[in-house]
Amino acid sequence: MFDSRLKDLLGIKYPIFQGGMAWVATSELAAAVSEAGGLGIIAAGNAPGEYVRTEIRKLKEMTDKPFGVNIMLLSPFVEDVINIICEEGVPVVTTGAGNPGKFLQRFKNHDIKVIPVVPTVSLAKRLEKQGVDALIVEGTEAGGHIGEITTMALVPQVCDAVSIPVIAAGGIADGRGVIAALALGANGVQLGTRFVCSTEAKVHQNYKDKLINAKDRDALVTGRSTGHPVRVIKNQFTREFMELEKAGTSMEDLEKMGSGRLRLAVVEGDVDRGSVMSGQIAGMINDIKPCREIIEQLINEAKAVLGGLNDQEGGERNE
Ligand code: TUI
Repeated sequence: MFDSRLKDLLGIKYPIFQGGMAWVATSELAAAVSEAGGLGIIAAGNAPGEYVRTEIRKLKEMTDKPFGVNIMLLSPFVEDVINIICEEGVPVVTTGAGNPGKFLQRFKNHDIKVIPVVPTVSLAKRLEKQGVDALIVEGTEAGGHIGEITTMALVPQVCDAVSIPVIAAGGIADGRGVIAALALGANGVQLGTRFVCSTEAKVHQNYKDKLINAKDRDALVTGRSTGHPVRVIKNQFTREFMELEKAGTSMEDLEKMGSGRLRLAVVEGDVDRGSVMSGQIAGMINDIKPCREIIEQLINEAKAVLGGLNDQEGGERNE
């Protein structure tokens, strides 16, 4: 079903990445995904470098399989985090929320594979030229900080424009999404929201319940006026934030209002006043289960979908 490009590049069994979600993607979640054959990813988010060092060391106690660390490029600790990643023997780095170009040489010097998230064809082409190893091509269906183009439109355009492997992200949570991504030309997939609803995600139960109860239209976008659009489940916080946005509140005041809200929801479980980041796919997620089962189900469903498509093809030919 999958080609071997990402398997060969990274030494993983399945080209299934777990998104590097701030506060959510801890060493426990990443180790569980890596142990199940995917690529588990620790999120640095806005945390200081020493937090990231501790999480890397904790993960190494739990698994000897390949893993990654996600760097959120808007973090005030980005330099510190990069130094620690280079010191701690991390095999793979993914990046989000910016252009990692100026850091690439440092990762190369430490033999670290770099796989940035890109929201446009132009950034994909630029980063391929600069020598990144693969690209996570994320559509606007994703949760958290997002670009504008849908997965359906963006993935094939990037696949046509670059030769390095592509991992599709945004709006994928089951085997149908996996096959759709492969049909668009991707070599692998990244799932975020699906892994939030896993047994191993150290996320407050209220957050998981909010995602499980969400319907198709509940994930909306705040912060377009600040230049940092973020997809979240609608609640009291999004209502207040959007009213302030409409009233023309300054970007500075809006960012101040948004600060600390993700932690409030993920750690404290305040899903009314906190920021419940989620992809549009939340409406399709109805259970919490171990990462191993999530990955096994993805593979089994994908094989069944592919089998069904092949059967249809055979049927038409035989008519
Ligand atoms: O990074 C994410 N998702 C995130 S980061 C985050 S923390 C945060 N919270 C509030 C405001 C801002 C950040 C929560 N969710 N996904 C990957 C992603 N990267 N999506 C979009 C991008 C992106 C955007 C612009 C990548 C590169 C880029 O480049 C612009 C340029 O400089 O060319």
